[in-house]
Amino acid sequence: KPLEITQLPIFQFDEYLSMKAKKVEKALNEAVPLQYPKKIHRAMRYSLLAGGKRVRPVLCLASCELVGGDQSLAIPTACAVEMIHTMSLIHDDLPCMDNDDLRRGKPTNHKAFGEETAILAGDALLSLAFEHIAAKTTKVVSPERVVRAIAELGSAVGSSGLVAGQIVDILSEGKEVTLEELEYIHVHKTAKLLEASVVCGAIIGGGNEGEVERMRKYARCIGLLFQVVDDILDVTKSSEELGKTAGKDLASDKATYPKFMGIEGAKNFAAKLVAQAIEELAHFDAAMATPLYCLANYIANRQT
Ligand code: GRG
Repeated sequence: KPLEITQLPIFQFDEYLSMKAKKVEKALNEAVPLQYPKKIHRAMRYSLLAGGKRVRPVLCLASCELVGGDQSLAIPTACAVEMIHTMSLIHDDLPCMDNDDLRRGKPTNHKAFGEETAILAGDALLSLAFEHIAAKTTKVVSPERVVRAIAELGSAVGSSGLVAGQIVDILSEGKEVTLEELEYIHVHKTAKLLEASVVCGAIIGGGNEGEVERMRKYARCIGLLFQVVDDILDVTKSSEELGKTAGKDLASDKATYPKFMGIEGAKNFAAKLVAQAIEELAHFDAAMATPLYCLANYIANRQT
């Protein structure tokens, strides 16, 4: 049975989020010092510390705590998922991919440092992510759990994960996309890394098999939810900004959930996904699950 908001203890979610994000910010800053060769480390830090929402690392920490782990155990893993997220954005923005000039309100990495450096900064962040978990977690968490987390993350990123989503997205450009194909792209480009963030948090936090798989189900719902909300925001924001009608925007070429099912349909789908995610949390202690309950609602209601 889903948790009722009235059953929840008083919980300052805004404070929780900013406290966790600050922890992550500090750890990320320390994880990539500005050392020789300065150019590559400057480029890595430029994108990594550019102030994203830090949803993935916060989910990772919350999941670790839900299964009874101390958040300090999961800080390196939380940093790793943000490093991977950031590198995927750097590569996604490249001229050979989306060719974007702006990211997180600043010039994209290749605009600021040049294409060669941007590619290398992405590569270095990807490799550092795995090194960081292995080097910083093995002393405090069993090697078996560390290896499981690394395997989980590797599969979320590679050719069955983010890379799969990106290549299918690229190959579908200019073609009619079915709802199944759209879902494949979103599940792989967006949901896989969110899922791995939550699952790795639970593994590192000492969760048992049942708890880890329960968290995976929760994460699958919020992963897809994240993208459905992104699509809704895309349509509603651009129609607000351009003073267009939503209907006009829905006629654009880009395949989105609102295009397939209308804005109301997409909003209903999003509501169903939040409810499903929250249902999974009902198997945990309600007070302990509060942050993840609020995070699901935050993802559903976010405006950026
Ligand atoms: C991962 C090896 C490897 C290569 C990259 C380019 C690529 C392959 C994949 C693209 C992945 C991509 C850009 C997915 C979009 C994910 C998404 C919803 C980004 C926005 O996330 P937010 O809203 O952004 O969390 P902030 O800026 O808040 O962190």
